[in-house]
Amino acid sequence: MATKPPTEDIDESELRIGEPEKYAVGVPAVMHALKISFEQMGVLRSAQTLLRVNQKSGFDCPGCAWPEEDRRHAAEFCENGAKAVAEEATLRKVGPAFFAHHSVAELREHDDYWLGQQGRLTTPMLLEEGGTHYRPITWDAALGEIATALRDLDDPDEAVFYTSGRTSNEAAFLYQLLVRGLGTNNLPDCSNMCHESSGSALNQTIGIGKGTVSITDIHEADLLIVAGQNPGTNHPRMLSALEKAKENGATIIAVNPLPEAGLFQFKNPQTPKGVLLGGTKLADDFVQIRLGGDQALFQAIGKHLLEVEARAGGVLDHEFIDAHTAGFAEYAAHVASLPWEPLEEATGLTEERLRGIAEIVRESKSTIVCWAMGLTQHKHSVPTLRDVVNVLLLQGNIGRPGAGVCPVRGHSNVQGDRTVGIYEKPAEAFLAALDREFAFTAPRKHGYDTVEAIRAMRDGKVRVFMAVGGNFISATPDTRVVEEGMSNVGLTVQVSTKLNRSHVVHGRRAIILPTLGRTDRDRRGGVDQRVTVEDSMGAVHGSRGRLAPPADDLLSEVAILSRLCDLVFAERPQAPRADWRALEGDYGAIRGHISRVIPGFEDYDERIDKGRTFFLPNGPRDERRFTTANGKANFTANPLEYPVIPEGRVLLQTLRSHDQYNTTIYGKDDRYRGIHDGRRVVLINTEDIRALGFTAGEMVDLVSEWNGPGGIEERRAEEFRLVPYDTPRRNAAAYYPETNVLVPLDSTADVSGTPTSKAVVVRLEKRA
Ligand SMILES: Nc1nc2c(c(=O)[nH]1)N[C@H]1C(S)=C(S)[C@@H](COP(=O)(O)OP(=O)(O)OC[C@H]3O[C@@H](n4cnc5c(=O)[nH]c(N)nc54)[C@H](O)[C@@H]3O)O[C@H]1N2
Ligand SMILES: Nc1nc2c(c(=O)[nH]1)N[C@H]1C(S)=C(S)[C@@H](COP(=O)(O)OP(=O)(O)OC[C@H]3O[C@@H](n4cnc5c(=O)[nH]c(N)nc54)[C@H](O)[C@@H]3O)O[C@H]1N2
Ligand SMILES: [Mo]
Repeated sequence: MATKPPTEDIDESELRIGEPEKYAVGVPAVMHALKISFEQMGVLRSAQTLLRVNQKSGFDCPGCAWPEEDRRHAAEFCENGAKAVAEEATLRKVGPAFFAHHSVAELREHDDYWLGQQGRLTTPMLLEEGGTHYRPITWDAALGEIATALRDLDDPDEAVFYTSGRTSNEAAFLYQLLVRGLGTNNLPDCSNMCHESSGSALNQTIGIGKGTVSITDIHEADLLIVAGQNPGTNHPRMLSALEKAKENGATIIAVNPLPEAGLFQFKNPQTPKGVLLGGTKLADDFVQIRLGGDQALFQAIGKHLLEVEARAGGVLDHEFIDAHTAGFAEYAAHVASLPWEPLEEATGLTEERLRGIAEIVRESKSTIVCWAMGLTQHKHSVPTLRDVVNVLLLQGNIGRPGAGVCPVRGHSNVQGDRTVGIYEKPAEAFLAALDREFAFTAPRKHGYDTVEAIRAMRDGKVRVFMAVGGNFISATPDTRVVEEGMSNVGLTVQVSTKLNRSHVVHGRRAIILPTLGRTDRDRRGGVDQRVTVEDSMGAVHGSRGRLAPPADDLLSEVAILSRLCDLVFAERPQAPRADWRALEGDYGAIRGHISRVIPGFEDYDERIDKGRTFFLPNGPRDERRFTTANGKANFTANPLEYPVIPEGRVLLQTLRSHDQYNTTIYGKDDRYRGIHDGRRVVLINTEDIRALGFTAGEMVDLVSEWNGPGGIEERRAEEFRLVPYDTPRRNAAAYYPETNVLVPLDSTADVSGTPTSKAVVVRLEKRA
């Protein structure tokens, strides 16, 4: 039997600090995963579920977007994948009785851990204007009310439609069609806060906003640079691929302010070596960089490579540079002109150390750079990633085996959602194809991204807010502003699997539509339907859940969206044309539409049949074809930037603990970092604790300081414990979402607009 949900919020007075661990996974990870699974699902359902994760006839793991290996183990799961599955397949339920018992005001007082632990949503619920409790509503009434609100808008731009990255290709495609059929491109998504900087940098430099490597390339790379990523927690299956690369002789360099356990040693629970013999050493070199110092690191590498080339030759791939690239001379002149002092200052590393790292790059026959949020959530993330591309281009490391760029995506289908049209700035070719397929004219004006949507809500310009998945209130920056903005909205609609803060911080009227997740059986039109997803490396495959859903009449996201299209477009002369109700019973027909709109999806349905996977076309990877404006891969000369930390302040990065999935808090530990039974901690260098006049273990408030148009703005997060940690001087770390209150709405990355979640200037204040 599953156990009951917790009755209390996290009690921070129980916090225990231990030693950080030196390796990742191993047997404790499997034990921990099983414990959480049994608590949520009981033993039988745990066994049924865990054996089907990422199997060819099973469901895609809702954990992360790391691809599956070709040869799969019987239990192809990792600890955190198992936790993601347990959270979704839980037997705990949140139904009408729960909402009758707890007022919204009461629910709002609970933390994200408590809310998420209550269980799966089972019934459509409505909160009336001024109401104290959600009450049940029928599916027809709920969908009818939403359709009326959408039809009644004076201007379609008064509605905002958020997506999180678990939504399937089929549902996402219908969703963007609903939105564009209404006449707006207001489609902000979690990607705006995540890998948007990667897309911005890669589109401009190599002509595609995605990575250019496959899992085989990872296995075959000579050198892997893993920068700004904590795979032991966030992409544990990547450790198996790194292990294989090591066995094939690869060198691994980890670039991170924190010595993350998963970067050093991997005890693979699927092999005797991992279980019995200490496991595999991963990183050969740990580069402990300052927050935001990566652009300087890659510029230093480029500078050194060009110097050696000038002196001795043999470094650059001239054939590749001449045939496929533009802008080399400007880049070379730019890095040559950079003095070493600012490069040292930005990285916290000496010239000698930087040249040593560059030498490893010089000697590599094929190099892949992998990265995640440590590189994308800074003000200068886009130029940083352009400088990553520069270094790879020098040695022709794009479009050949064992080489390329590898942005490691977060949500399991965030890349697929973008491919099928969840984007506030859609390309003309996509819209033109959509127009042809559905006999309408899609809007051309760009819509709001996440930060712009929050501004519009704050300014009272949004009348309807709808979210398919995610937790907008807890995931976005500047929590106070977002909460207030949301309360200005007329109708908020959340299509969700689990209870979260976005249900209890709401508009004047609010609707919750519960929905099926990946693990649930999805029977429509008399057949078990399958959905499809795209992983971080552009491979598309099917996913089919088999567990009994938490309620018999739950609608899938596809069913909800096809019914909404039907209701909204019924008597609308300019609307897209399709047999909406038929799509609900035949997801293959949606794939038919996608196959005619988006290049690379030809024969979509046939190709995913029988659990097969296919790769979407990727110009740079497949044939060194670069669809940039000039048809070349572009070197870029980027002025050096790095954070400047004012006197007496520290720079705070906001990151994930081991026991959370974004805003979903699975448990209270961050095992690898030695933090137990609490989350309100600041990891900070011992010297800084002393220099700032504090003692280890003391409680402080975090006050962020942002130089806004009207002077310094302050934002406060209360009661955090100072934990001495191995992090560079004046670089601190604390968990999100607790610290989102500190991230100023206007503090965003240039070009991509991503909130700077890894660089918040804060002052520590003694608790009065
Ligand atoms: N279990 C689990 N899995 C997940 C998620 C989860 O929450 N839980 N979230 C999913 C999602 S949506 C995403 S986007 C990914 C996130 O995956 P990650 O990017 O690994 O997640 P973060 O916890 O934000 O960790 C950022 C890492 O970058 C480092 N870092 C921070 N700033 C810098 C910097 O300036 N330079 C360098 N070189 N390093 C820096 C931090 O020390 C940390 O190791 O994981 C996905 N998978
Ligand atoms: N300070 C700070 N802020 C950050 C980040 C950071 O590093 N620091 N990271 C950013 C990143 S990388 C991301 S991706 C965002 C994440 O932002 P979101 O994607 O908005 O947040 P999640 O916590 O992943 O969303 C969890 C909720 O999704 C719902 N859900 C889960 N599965 C399904 C499903 O299959 N269907 C539907 N309809 N609903 C489902 C559940 O109700 C659950 O409560 O946060 C961003 N915010
Ligand atoms: Mo993400």
